[in-house]
Amino acid sequence: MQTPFNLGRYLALAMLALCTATAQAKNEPVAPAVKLANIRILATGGTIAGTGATSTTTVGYAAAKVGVDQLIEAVPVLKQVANITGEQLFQVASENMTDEYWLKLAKRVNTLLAQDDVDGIVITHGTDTLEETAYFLNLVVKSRKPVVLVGAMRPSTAMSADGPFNIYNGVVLAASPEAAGKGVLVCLNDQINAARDVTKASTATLDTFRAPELGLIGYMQNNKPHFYRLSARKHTVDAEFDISNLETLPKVDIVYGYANVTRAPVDALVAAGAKGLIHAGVGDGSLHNAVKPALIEARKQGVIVVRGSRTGNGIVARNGEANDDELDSVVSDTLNPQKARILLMLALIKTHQTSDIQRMFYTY
Ligand code: DAS
Repeated sequence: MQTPFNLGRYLALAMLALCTATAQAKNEPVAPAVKLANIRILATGGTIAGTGATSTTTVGYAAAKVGVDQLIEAVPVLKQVANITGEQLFQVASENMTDEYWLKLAKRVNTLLAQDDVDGIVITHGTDTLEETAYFLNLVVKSRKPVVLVGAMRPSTAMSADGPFNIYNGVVLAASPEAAGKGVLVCLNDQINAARDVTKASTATLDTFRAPELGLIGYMQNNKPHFYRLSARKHTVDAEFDISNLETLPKVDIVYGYANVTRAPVDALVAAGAKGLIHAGVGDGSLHNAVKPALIEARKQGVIVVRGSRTGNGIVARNGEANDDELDSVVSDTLNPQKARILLMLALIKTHQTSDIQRMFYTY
């Protein structure tokens, strides 16, 4: 029995043949595959790698337990947005960060970014000192390629853990051409902050990373970055600091100002070998009468003194609450004490001239 002739089927096949012949005749390119950026994830520990006893444990968990492969496996969609490779550089809760870890991380970042097959880096890091590591890298990374630090406020085992989505956003940001040349970036909670201006502002909330007065620089939304401003200070390839041959960093410490303070902390830190002191003063960097003589003596022993503020925002004005010219001290400008410490550490590698160091505080 013959198969009944099906005109519709015949016409469909004829149209298909015609379209194929036309495309081949026009030699139309096949839709090019989108070339994905090569992003290296450097894992260092922290809560993002933490584990808790239950899905509702968000304090009292163990940080720095989960390895980089497991962090990547928790975000399967990553392979759709970048070619991902992971590396466990070290595994610490970031309250235990050290100069040795910083130098190891910075050297690894610079080595990787010098490679043509690395387009950007995401660093997973504890939140406690994330702002410090970010600012240190902002001053010593020698590339315009994106470097993005991400962390989490809930451990990986928690319900609605924020780590996986922060890693996803961090990789999308690092893979975005518009992230290049903007300095080291911090990306949590759908927000993009500049390394220089961001600080951890809350002990436990998901929106803890803020730049209270200077503000964030953009948002992550709908799988891409949206930038609205930039930090005005120099960074990365425009910075003058080189750590490539360093194994240690100068010892710089911080003393806190408060009512009824004594000179004891200053004297103790100078005796312990501090080469620089950041004074986190009350208000506009004011010095208590009990502390000023200790700082004058420290300066006479060659210690560089920076007048900062415990307020966390605003400019510490030179020759404002103290005569810096007379004290031969430096003012921190708008850097918080923990970031002023980092800049002074790097400055002391190059110079002990207070005028040159003050220039650096007005530059970075
Ligand atoms: N455990 C602290 C740290 O590693 C907290 C955190 O990561 O959020 O910094």
